[in-house]
Amino acid sequence: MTDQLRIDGARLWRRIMDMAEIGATPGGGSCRVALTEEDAEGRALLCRWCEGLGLRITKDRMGNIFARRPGTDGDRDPVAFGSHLDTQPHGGRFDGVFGVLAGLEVIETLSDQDVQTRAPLELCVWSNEEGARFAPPMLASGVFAGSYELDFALSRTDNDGVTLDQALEQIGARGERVCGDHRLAAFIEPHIEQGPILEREGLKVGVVTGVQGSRWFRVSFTGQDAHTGATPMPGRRDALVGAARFVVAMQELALAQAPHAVATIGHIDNQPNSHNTIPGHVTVTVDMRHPDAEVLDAMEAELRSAAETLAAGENLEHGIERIANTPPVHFAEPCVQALDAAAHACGYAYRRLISGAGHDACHIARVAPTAMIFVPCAGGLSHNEAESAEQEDLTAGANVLLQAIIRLANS
Ligand code: HGY
Ligand code: MN
Ligand code: MN
Ligand code: MN
Repeated sequence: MTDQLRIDGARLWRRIMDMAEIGATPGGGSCRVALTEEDAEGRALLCRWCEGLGLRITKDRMGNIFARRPGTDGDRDPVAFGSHLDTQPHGGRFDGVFGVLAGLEVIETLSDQDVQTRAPLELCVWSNEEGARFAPPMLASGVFAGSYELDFALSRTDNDGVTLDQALEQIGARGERVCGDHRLAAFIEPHIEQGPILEREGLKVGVVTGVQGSRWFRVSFTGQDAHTGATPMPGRRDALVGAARFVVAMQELALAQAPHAVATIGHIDNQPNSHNTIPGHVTVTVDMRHPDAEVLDAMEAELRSAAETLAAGENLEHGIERIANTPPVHFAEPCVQALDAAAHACGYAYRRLISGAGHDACHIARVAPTAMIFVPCAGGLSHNEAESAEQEDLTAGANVLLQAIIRLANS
């Protein structure tokens, strides 16, 4: 009976460690920023593993990778699963990678046991999930799901002015398929929680019912470059002072919406960034999140009013550009219930929860019944080289994926 089927946790762990060798950082993490040579190497390693399992690989115009295992009923839409391989600059070894390699491990286990499924299976690797180089995040899964136009996505530039399309070209990642040219019967994304809940409750797995909403902004403050020695304090137009007050205001804005709101200034560009010139132009990025869209609306209004007031206080001009708006997502109950049933079949204690982090599943949920599986990570820490997870928990997450796929692909 396939209910007893389990994956090979040691093989999954070895592959995660092999992938972590690519872009390995001195602090024990991974740096495979989207569409760089390191990302290309990681994608190539995954494709070699897929080819070794006889999967048919295709890529679409955004470089999303699809590795398909045929089903006995080829007319059915594929049951899909996967995540991303690109990382933050100081990323960990598990964010994204676990979801991709758990999917590969499930396919290999089914092949080892010669278990066929009625629906085809499709392992998905979504490009440019992190948004660390090309914002907004989850861009390629967003194009697949129709959240973004292809031309908009291809024209995004990094800090050096390289477009995403040029980067795809540079690493040979551009595929032929039209983005979103095929339907998925379901999509499951296994991922580390990147938060503290599962570890705190001593649980191996979580069934994710949704994802909080997130909005990204680029806020600029413009004053006047001037001499730091000869310019009296009164009358300065110091853009960095305005930006600094704004950073604190963003923290206060999130604390005022406790306990769920978060707001972070992750990037600052200070020009001309010279010891003895008063900064005339500063740009910061804001990442704000909350499970409730109306609260996000209120937070955005507060952001706009704070930028205006604080800029005026320092006699600065200011600009605000919203660069991402991913609404809160509620996953499809039938998909969530398939994960409930899978966790029960594996005998794992688990809980349902929503995700604080954004995922490709946020967009795919627009075009297919979608849900996620979480496993704990140490201290809930992620987007940090010290990110770590236990083989036992990763194995449990992949077993839940295996049992869910068997249910979804044979229903
Ligand atoms: O931003 C996010 O939540 C995801 O890690 N890209
Ligand atoms: Mn991720
Ligand atoms: Mn991430
Ligand atoms: Mn993700």
